[in-house]
Amino acid sequence: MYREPGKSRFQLDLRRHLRSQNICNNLVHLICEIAEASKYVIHAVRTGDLGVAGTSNLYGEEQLALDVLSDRILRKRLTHSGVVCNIASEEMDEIYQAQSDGPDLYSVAYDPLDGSSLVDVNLSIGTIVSIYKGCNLFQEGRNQVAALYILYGPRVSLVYSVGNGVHEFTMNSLNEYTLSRENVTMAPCGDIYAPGGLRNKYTPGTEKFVTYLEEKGSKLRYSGGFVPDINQVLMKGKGIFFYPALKGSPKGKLRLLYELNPMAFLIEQAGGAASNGTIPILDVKPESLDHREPIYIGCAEDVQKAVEFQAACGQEC
Ligand code: AFP
Repeated sequence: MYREPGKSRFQLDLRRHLRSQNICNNLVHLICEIAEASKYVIHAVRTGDLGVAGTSNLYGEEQLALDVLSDRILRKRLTHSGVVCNIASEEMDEIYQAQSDGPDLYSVAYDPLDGSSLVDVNLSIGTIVSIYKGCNLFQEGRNQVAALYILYGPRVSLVYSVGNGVHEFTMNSLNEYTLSRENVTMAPCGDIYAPGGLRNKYTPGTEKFVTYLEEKGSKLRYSGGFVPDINQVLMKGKGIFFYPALKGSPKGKLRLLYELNPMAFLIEQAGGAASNGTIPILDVKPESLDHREPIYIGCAEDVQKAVEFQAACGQEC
């Protein structure tokens, strides 16, 4: 691992850390470009218009001005990076081709500002990014070469993996990301749970899983923001987030390409697990840009328990 003479490990900046990961220079450049774009997103969140954009996205969800602005910031940066083939954004209706050929190109799927409806009440939100080699974005999540998120909270943190562990960087007073945690790992089981969706729409299997968690003393910790809720489970290393299948919504709410695959990649890299209640999220074949899946993600034993309750209640209740 790279260590600059006279500098402690934890003053390492993002580019140096990426260069120590033995990955292609174009991927180093791409992740650094995304980190740079996040600084403009942060500025927009802190000072921008909290109103609606007057448009809606692929899911019919009303877009906020910040959703559209954040998407534009990221797409422009990726397009000018010179290393991106195709781009898919939760805020765009179709894939955007940045360039069609060239050596060592990557494709990127992102949610530019997940949880944007929480900005007006000053809760934490984030950007989620999934990266594949080449031009095909409809690959199983297990084929990702990198995944990262940026969490805009009391501190701004960037968490990434290129398949060699999970590493957290925190923005300092000079607007630089410096290493704050390296090789983040999760315990086998946890004591917090973040339950998404309406409880009265839970299926019996999910209902029994929640009862199991409460009986073992797990505490409810849910903010309504996927990025902070996942970050809490990951950084405390002991918990589970789920947004399950609901009565009337068998695929739940969260999107496979932009939200579930990148987070599942990170959590598995930290020794956790992510399932749709039947198979690992990373093994689900994406069928469309708006592909949704139920998700149970966090400590491996907690996720396995959730899968067992789904399997048991599929037949009996
Ligand atoms: P917004 O991006 O519309 O705020 O939705 C946030 C989100 O996609 C994800 O961040 C949360 O985990 C989930 O929705 C919360 O959904 P519920 O409000 O249905 O619990």
